[in-house]
Amino acid sequence: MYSELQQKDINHHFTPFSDNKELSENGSRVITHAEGVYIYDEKGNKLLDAMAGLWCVNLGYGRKELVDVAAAQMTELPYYNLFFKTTHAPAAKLAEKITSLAPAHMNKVFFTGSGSEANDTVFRMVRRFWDLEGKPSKKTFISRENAYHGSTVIGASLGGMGYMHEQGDLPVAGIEHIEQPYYFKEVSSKAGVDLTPEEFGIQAAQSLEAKILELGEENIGAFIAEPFQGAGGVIIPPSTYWPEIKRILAKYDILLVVDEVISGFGRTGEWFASFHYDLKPDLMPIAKGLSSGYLPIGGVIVGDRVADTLINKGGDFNHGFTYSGHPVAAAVALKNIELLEAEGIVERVKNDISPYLQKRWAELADHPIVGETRGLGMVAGLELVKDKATNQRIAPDCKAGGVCRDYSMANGLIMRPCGDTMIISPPLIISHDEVDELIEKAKKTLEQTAEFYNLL
Ligand code: PXG
Repeated sequence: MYSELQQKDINHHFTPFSDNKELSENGSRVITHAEGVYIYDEKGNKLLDAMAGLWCVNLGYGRKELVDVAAAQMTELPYYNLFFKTTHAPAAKLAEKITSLAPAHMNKVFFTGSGSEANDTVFRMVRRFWDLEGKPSKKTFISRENAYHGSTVIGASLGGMGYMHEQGDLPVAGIEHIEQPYYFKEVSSKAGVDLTPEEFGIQAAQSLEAKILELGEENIGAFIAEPFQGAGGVIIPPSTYWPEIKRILAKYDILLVVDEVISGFGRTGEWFASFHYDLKPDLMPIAKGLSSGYLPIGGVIVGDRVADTLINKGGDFNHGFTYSGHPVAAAVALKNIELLEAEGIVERVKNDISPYLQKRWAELADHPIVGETRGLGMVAGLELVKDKATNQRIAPDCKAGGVCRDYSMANGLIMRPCGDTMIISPPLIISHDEVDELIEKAKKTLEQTAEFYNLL
């Protein structure tokens, strides 16, 4: 029997990224409230949210300071736009704060309502930049297979998800994809391929150079990539990958867009993962952890090279959103960053809780159905396999991930599948005891998944 809320949902709610027919048969889980790292559902279940919502609740749930600042801002100025020569305190202060934390050559922020809008903004900025530079042929973007850059037409086109491209004839023209630096998929689980991670990292990066030579340097505007792939399955590139990408981009004068929507605001133990990989992005889309998800807000941090051209040569930039820099969302984002700073949360990730989480997560590699564990900062992934010797998958079409997720939910742990890769990205404020609980629940879940497939 459905609850009243489930019934309303089935009748009237068209749910994102779901099979709405299947949902209407089974009903959705109704989430009622949340505190710290836990969410609660209508039936009284308590779940450890090891995904921080959708990679965003960096500060954890239930922070009264964010509620208070939202109420105060709503009372003072609930809305005004940034078009037509106006601004307001939350937008101006937040832009200053973000750029104070970003790499030194990045001094401007363009605000959006989401990560997808941030990447649409990137697309328009890059094309405008090269027009203003007198190189209008430099319009093509190079991205990567299995990248995630959002769900708008441009976001989904920049992304490299086949299951999105096949719905609606994407990608749109002017966006090309190269191979991803996914060592487990391309080397560890392939018979007859014998490369070290370092060799593979160089090889994967060099597919960028091959694509540039194929299309012509004069036609390529930018390369866009997540520092590590999030929604693709927490894919962490080998150490050789980014240095080689940097070398290639410099050689051909192609802009670098580092999509920090997931990786920004402390997730890797740095304010931005660009510091971790020593990247100097021209543009950096952000969202999610910017407000810890408490209100929708995103943006693009703009490097000096692009900003100087757009601002000094460009006149009007005919782009923006009704909710660009929304005052309430911006005030909450500013407070969120102030709390991350005041409580030393990014340093704590780096020096304490990430090393602990990664040490404990690595224990899962001992399990007979785990082919690999990997992680960086506060993200981690593991690969479900039938046989550790060959790393072959358990079931056709990577169905074991869904089975594992269902056991995990039943055990009170939100861990999510990307095919047969199980991933986590918990709130940055998770305690040692809560990490222990996460690992114990993950171990039990793996055991049940192995039993389900008779693999013990
Ligand atoms: N870039 C990256 C790297 C992202 O991960 C976006 C852009 C788009 O942001 P918005 O705010 O428009 O959603 C994202 C979003 C998943 C999942 O299942 C991941 C995202 C969104 C929804 C689901 O892992 N990432």
